[in-house]
Amino acid sequence: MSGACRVAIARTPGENAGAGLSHSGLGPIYYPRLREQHAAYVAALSAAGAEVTVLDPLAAHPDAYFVEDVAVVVPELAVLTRPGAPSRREEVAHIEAALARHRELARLIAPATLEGGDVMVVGKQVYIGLSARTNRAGADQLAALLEPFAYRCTVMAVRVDLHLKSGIGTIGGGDVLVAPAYLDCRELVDCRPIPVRAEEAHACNSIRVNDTVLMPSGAPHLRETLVARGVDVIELDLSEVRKMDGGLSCMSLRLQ
Ligand code: CIR
Repeated sequence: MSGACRVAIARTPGENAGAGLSHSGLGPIYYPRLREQHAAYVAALSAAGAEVTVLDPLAAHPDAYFVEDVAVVVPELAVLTRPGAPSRREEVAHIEAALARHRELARLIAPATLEGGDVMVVGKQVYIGLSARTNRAGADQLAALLEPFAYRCTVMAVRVDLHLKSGIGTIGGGDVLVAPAYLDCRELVDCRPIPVRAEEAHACNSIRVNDTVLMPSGAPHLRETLVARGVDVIELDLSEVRKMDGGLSCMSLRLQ
């Protein structure tokens, strides 16, 4: 995908966001700051040219603002996932209506598990990470749904952190940010890797929105690299989001 993004779907974090799943060890979130950071994120999507739909919080689902995990969207269809985290499965039903306005829907079924954070789409090449959240059946079902539209699906192991895109991120034009753990990956074909330092690896989870790259703050070297390439960058403080194991891509579904 070029980074073209006409529409983005996000969801406001609920007051219960601190009850979401987390293994970060970074301590409790400060909810007012999370709201500010989320609002800045939505503003950045909008500034980059996306028409943003912001859905209401879901009181019963503290992780529901990580909307990326409940669907995989390509220009031809949207695939509703079956999250590997049982506590997140009911979130899927709550994204259907928003997606149905833009795409035909397909869905993964048991025994598949898959979360959108484990799927990276680079043009017609799709990388699917096997993780604690995404299993082989999930990868196979997704591939079977995408391959009729000429997508090539490559399944690979998630090596660090929660999801594939915690350590690899596409920023458009075939450029892919790669954390040290993935630099020797044979599966990464048909893309141009940009190595990211270990201390800035969290910034692999950056996104391209039209002509702008949205990236988390705290990665000055990567920022310099991108600026030197002539990329417009918006940096976002995501301290509270990271406490919940989340990143920048997780908080929106972006549609061409
Ligand atoms: C979870 O553990 O499911 C959430 N607390 C964080 C999900 C982050 N999503 C993502 O990286 N795509």
